[in-house]
Amino acid sequence: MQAEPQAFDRVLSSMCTDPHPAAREAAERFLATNPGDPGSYPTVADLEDEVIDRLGEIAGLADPHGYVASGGTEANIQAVRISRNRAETETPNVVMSESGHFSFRKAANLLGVELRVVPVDDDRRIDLAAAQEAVDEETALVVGVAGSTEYGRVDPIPALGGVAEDVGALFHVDAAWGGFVLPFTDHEWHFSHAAVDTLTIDPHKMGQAAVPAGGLLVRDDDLLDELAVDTPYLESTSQATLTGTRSGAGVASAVAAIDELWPDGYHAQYERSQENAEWLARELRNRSYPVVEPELPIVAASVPGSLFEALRMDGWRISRTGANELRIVCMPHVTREILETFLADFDRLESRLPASVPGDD
Ligand code: 0PR
Repeated sequence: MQAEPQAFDRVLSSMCTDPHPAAREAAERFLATNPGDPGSYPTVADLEDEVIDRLGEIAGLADPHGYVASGGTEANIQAVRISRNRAETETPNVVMSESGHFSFRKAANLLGVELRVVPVDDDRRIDLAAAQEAVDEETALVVGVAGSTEYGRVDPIPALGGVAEDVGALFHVDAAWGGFVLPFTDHEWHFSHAAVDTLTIDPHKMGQAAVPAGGLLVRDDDLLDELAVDTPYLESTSQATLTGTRSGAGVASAVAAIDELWPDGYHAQYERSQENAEWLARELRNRSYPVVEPELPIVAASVPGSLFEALRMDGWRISRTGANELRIVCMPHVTREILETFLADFDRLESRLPASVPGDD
C-alpha cells in the first residue's frame, strides 16, 4: 500500500505547515530544477533572485543579497561561517543566549569556533549585561533570536547590535520562524531597526512555502563573498551555498507563497494564530496550569507528564520545552476548531488521571 503523509489536524508541535495551495503547485512544477546550477536552470535561478528581493522587503533591506537555503540550520551555519572567515583571530567565538537554536551548536562544531552561551532574563530574552560580559575582541559574531523556538521571544535586537558593534563583531538575527509574523507586531527585529549584518528568515515555516525553503539575507554583497568557492566546471563561476544541487521546489514555492500572501494574507494569518494562542493560553490558565504568556503564537504550559504522554498516545503531535512544558506552535494549520478538539481530549484524559498537582511532572 502506498504510504500517505500525515494529516495536519493533530500536528501541534511543528514549525512547518501545510503549504499554501499556490506554493504546493509551484513546488510540484519546479521539482526537477536545480538552482545550484543556474547556467542549466536559469528560470529557477531568476525566481531565487525574486525570493531574495521579497525577503529583503519583509526584513527591511533595500538592496538585499542572499540565497534560498535548505532551512534555518543551513542559513545559521552560513552566518557563523561568514563571521569566522572574516575574523582576524585564530580563536574566534560566537555569543548567543541559551534560547538560541541548536543549529548554532552544529555550526560551532563544524567550523571550530567557540560558542559562548549566555543566560536569558526573567522574560526569556538574552541577558544584555551577560552578553556584554561574554564578548571580547575575539568575538566574531553575536546572535540575536527574533522568535525563539521554545517561547517565541524576541531578543532586544537594537541593543544587542550595539554589543556586537562595541567589539567589532558581526551581528546575526535568527528570524527563521519569526520573520513572517514580526512585521505585524511592534518588535524591532530587522535590518532597518538595527545594525544587523546577516539574518535568517525561512519561507518554509510561517511563510507557508513547501520544504525546503530557508532564507539567508546579508546586508552587503561582500559578506556573501566570504562563502564563495570557485566552481570551474559550471557556467557560473562561484557558489556561496553550503549544498550543491538544491531543490528548485522550495524556491518556486517561496515565490508563489509570498506573491499570494505578502502582506495582507500573512497579516491576517498572524492575527488568527495570535488570537488562537491567546485563547489556548487562557483556557489552560482557567484550568489552573501555569502558562508562559504567548508573545508570538507559541504557547508553553506546565502540565503533568502523565497527561502529556496520554495526549501523545491519543495521536496528538505535541512537544516539550527544555523545561518540560507542553509546547504548542499555533501554525496556520492549527485552527480554533483543532484546538477545541485538543482541549476536549485534554479534559477527557485529565479526568482519568490519578489526582495530580498542576505543573507536577
Ligand atoms: N532557528 C529557529 C529559531 C528555529 O526555530 C529553527 C527550527 C531553526 C532555526 C532551524 O530551522 P530548520 O529546521 O529549517 O533547519 N526549529 C525546529 C523545528 O521546528 C525546532 C524543533 C525541533 C521543534 C524539534 C520541535 C521539534 O520537535 O524544526
